Amino acid sequence: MKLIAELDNLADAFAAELAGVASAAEAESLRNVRLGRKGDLAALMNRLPELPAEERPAFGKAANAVKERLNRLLEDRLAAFRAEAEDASLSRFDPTLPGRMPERGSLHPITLVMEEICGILNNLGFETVYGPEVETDFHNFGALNFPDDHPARDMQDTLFIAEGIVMRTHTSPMQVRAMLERKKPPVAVIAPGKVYRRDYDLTHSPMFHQIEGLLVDENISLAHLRGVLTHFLREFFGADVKLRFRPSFFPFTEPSVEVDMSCLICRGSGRREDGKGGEDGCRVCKGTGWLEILGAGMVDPAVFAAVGFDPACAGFAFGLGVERVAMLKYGIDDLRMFFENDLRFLGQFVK
Ligand code: 2NM
Repeated sequence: MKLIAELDNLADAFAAELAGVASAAEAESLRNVRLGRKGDLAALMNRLPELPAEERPAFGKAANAVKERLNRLLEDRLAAFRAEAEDASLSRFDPTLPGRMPERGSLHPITLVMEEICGILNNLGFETVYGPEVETDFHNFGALNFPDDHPARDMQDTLFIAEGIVMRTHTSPMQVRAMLERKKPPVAVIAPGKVYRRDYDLTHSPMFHQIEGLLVDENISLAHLRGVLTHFLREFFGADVKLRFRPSFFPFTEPSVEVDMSCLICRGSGRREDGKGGEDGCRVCKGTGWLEILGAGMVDPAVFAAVGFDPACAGFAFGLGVERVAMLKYGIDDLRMFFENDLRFLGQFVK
């Protein structure tokens, strides 16, 4: 058969086959087989030398025209498949369906409580300071008047990183850093943050949060401490909260006090909510009417000596556990709730 007739046959066959393809993928494979580099049309063009020299230009031209026309047919068919797919997906899209709301994150209850407490103390003029969780023995113990044989310095109680380097066991090292930086009074700082202890059971976590406060100036007394803590606890827990100071001991304060506040549940009465007396009265304060809430005291002169402050200055300091305060405020009875990160728990504190 003449080459030009074979070209016509190929074009007719291609058009018929194209009409029969059922998908874009089938159309693409048809393009490869018929019009590709090693396809049927290329094979025809390779047979150009069979023709007399004077017929070759006309055949070449005709072959190129066929190739272009068939490619156009194929592109049209592919476009039709694309349009079909789009129609199908639009018919599956129901614009009347309600939207899916993006889930909203929230701050962790410990963060919320920490921010609220710092806000109250900032309003009184305390500046918030932040610092390292890996500390030197000097900042964590030495400067705070912990004797060399104090049990907190034991491997049993403290997480050691290296010789003389510990995970801070309280945020007091930041008070030490603040005094060293400022060089002399006045100092009014609060240090919130994570602290670490070798302790792990139902009521202890090896990481928890503290806020400690420090005020150093001239003629500061326990009365100033009581005034600041009374204002803070009434702002945070309610205006009718009462305070009680009990003598205590800390290495870095003398005198030291344990601060109790009137029970939030029985309001200091010690009686059960339902009025039924019961064996131990109110379940939260165990019938005492009081809740332990913080430790505090007048900064020991040995601490001032360690940071190079004039021994004539005076100051108070206090410290509280944020988890404990949050549990009392929100009536949470299991410490582990704060660390399990169950979204059903965390989502309840969205402001
Ligand atoms: C507490 C209780 C009592 C305290 C002392 C100091 C410093 F650095 F000024 F000496 N910072 N924090 C302190 C005092 C902390 O927490 C229960």
